[in-house]
Amino acid sequence: MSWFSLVTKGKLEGAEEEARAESRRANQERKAAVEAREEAERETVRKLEALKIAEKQRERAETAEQERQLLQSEKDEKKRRDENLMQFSWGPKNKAAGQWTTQEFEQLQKKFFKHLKDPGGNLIRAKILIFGPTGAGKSSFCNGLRSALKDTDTPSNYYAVGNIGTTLTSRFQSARYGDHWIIDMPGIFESSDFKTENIEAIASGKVRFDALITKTLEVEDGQSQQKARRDVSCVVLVLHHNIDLGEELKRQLNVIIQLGGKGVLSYYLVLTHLDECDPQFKDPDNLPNLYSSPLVQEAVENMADQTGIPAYAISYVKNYVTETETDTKTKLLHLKALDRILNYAADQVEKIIDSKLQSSMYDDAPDA
Ligand SMILES: Nc1nc2c(ncn2[C@@H]2O[C@H](COP(=O)(O)OP(=O)(O)OP(=O)(O)O)[C@@H](O)[C@H]2O)c(=O)[nH]1
Ligand SMILES: [Mg+2]
Repeated sequence: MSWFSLVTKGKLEGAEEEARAESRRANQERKAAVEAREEAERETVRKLEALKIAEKQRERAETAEQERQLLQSEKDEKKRRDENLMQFSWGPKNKAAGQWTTQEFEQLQKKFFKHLKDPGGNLIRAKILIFGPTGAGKSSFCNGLRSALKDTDTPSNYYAVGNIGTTLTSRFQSARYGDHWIIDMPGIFESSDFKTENIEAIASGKVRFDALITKTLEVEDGQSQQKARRDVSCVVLVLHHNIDLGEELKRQLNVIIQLGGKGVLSYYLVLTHLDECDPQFKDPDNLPNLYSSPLVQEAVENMADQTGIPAYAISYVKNYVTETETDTKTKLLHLKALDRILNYAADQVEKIIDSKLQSSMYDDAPDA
């Protein structure tokens, strides 16, 4: 091989070697570029995921904030509503009064059994008639009063109580406590069968409480009505605290309210099922919170609106339903209602005496 050939071969080999090296470099660069691109893509994916996570976190934080704001606004709304309801302010204003103690219970019990005299010096014998819709809790209320007045350890079951759709009490059931009578009545309901004049006759004392009456308060045949008219001193309307009064029930209750307006009788409203109005009162230990419960204020306001009876002539009770023992606070609750009812009854007796006096106002000095 000539020198020239040798040189050419060497050059060629060098060139090939260089070309290979170049190709290797190019390959490496391509690989690096691919890796770099892949890394960049991975980086992009990572960033996107990070963005997604951040977005989710932001959304979660936003939802949490919205929920917090919603809760807060609901809380504020409830607080405003409660404050508004509390302005109705049914109940005694003297917060110190009424510790719901055994002494208070004993005092009221004693007070009930004290003889009351009218201005003429005659003993007041109140007749307290318990009137209202079927199932309102009239008989249960009477049992509560009895348990309290007799201070029994177990709830009284003297007046038949039930939940059977039609009225369970089917005649007058009178019981005497001290000087006074408490008379449980059959329930009325949404029906035109209860005639206004029958309700009037019973409420104004024209029907004797030993008379037999039908379920629609007609006096049974052969039972005469009496003329005397001083028999009922207070009609206690008993209503379930959230009853929606229909036209007929309103008419029947209005018979009593109108007789009250004419001075024939006094009336008082007792709301029942306090334990369903505000569940805290399922526990009698909470009864001292009675006048600070917005739910109770709302119920009293609503029933005062529906019946037109002023809130000061309304009491609220929780009757014994499942309890096997009585307790001082529930007894006191019943006696507090009874104390006010008796005041209304005594006022009524005086009112009737005064109205008789009024008609003889000019007898001693005739006009001309
Ligand atoms: N949760 C609760 N239930 C009560 C209350 N008062 C009465 N009840 C229940 O209501 C139902 C009817 O009670 P009653 O006392 O029989 O009602 P009533 O007004 O005498 O009914 P009639 O004699 O049928 O006109 C019974 O199941 C009682 O246990 C109360 O304050 N709270
Ligand atoms: Mg009854």
